[in-house]
Amino acid sequence: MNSDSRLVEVRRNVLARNDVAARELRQQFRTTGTFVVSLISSPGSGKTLFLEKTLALLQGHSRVAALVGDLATENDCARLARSGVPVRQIVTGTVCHLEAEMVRNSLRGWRLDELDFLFIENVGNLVCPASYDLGEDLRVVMMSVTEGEDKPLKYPPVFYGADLAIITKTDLAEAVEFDAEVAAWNIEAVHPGLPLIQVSAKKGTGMPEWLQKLFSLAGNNRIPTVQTASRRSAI
Ligand SMILES: Nc1nc2c(ncn2[C@@H]2O[C@H](COP(=O)(O)OP(=O)(O)OP(=O)(O)O)[C@@H](O)[C@H]2O)c(=O)[nH]1
Ligand SMILES: [Mg+2]
Repeated sequence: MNSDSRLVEVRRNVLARNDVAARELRQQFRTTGTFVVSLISSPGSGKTLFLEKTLALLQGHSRVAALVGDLATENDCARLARSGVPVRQIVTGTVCHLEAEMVRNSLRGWRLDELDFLFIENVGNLVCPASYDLGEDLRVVMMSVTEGEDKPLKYPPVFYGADLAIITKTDLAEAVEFDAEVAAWNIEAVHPGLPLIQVSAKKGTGMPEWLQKLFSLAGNNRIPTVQTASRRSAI
């Protein structure tokens, strides 16, 4: 076996092992009734701010926890922990994605049967996380308006493998001349029918729609009341 085919073989084994661990996790989440959401995007697209706002909105209404992956630092964990919900950082070192085994190890000591939602922020990367199942129920791919409309065309696997797309930082759309219609076409071209929500976590716009989607997918109709900058509404 030459070194190229050995590399392919090793990668295949790693993915197969991950699939087994992810299947076990999914079964565990189903048993405990925990709805698991993973977030994937390029570095800096707004995953943590979006999650900070989501956790704050769900706090006191649903039992929530979060895991967050980064190559280095516990910065995001500190930001998310301000919401008051249990949060753990996964520091991956040189690994550019989360794996099911890392998720499993990070859940030790938590009572999953006491959690309605578990959020997992993946390492900022639009390539590698696409290949690793984490046992999640909902995989969200995010792209910010500052990245341009063509991300789905350049990184199709992650859009193809997602259950929901979210365009972030819409408050900056005008400044960067972002064309939301073109972005929507590009997403549709890669993954026909993929639901799409546009949000500004900074301003709170689109958050009611996001929670509505989350609760309808989780099969829970008790949606929290959401207060945004411009209105107060029971969604
Ligand atoms: N204007 C604006 N800025 C935002 C919004 N969301 C996030 N940001 C800013 O974008 C920067 C990156 O946001 P993060 O939430 O840290 O992004 P991230 O995807 O978690 O980044 P990594 O974890 O490093 O991949 C921060 O300065 C945020 O304040 C938004 O809706 N509008
Ligand atoms: Mg982050």
